[in-house]
Amino acid sequence: MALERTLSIIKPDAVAKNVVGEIYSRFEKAGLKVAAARMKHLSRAEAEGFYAVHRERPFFNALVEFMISGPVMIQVLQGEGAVLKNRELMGATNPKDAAAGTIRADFADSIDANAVHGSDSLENAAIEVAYFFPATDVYTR
Ligand code: RTP
Ligand code: MG
Repeated sequence: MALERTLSIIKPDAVAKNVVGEIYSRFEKAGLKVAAARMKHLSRAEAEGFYAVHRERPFFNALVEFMISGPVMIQVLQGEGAVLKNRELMGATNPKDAAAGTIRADFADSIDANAVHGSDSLENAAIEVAYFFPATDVYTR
């Protein structure tokens, strides 16, 4: 498997629950390394731009409102097969469908307040990493 980078966001609900460390621990135990990180309260324009692919979806406004409701923790995760590995750690979008032991099963409250974001493909990962981090702020570990 190839060494990959993926973008992860710990969403406002999980930051408010004070489980950033617990979620980082799951990344680390799965062999993912934090290659960049920053806490940020997204502006509406930043959240809309990040989720632009969903602009026409009925849940877009709710998604943006939620993502700007408090600070988020944004990180680049690096490791073998990082994109899929992170998605597996996250669990299904709706926590009701998320497998036991996944981040969303353990920390998410609803399909909106679902604790984490993770890039869904290697191609999108590169776009999303560049959206938040200049190349000089991402470290090879
Ligand atoms: P994410 O992008 O945040 O990692 O989540 P995801 O890939 O699992 O889900 P995606 O389809 O990309 O949707 C982005 C976020 O929009 C909210 N959503 N609501 N009400 C709905 O039917 C619905 N569908 C999606 C979720 O908060 C999801 O994480
Ligand atoms: Mg998605």
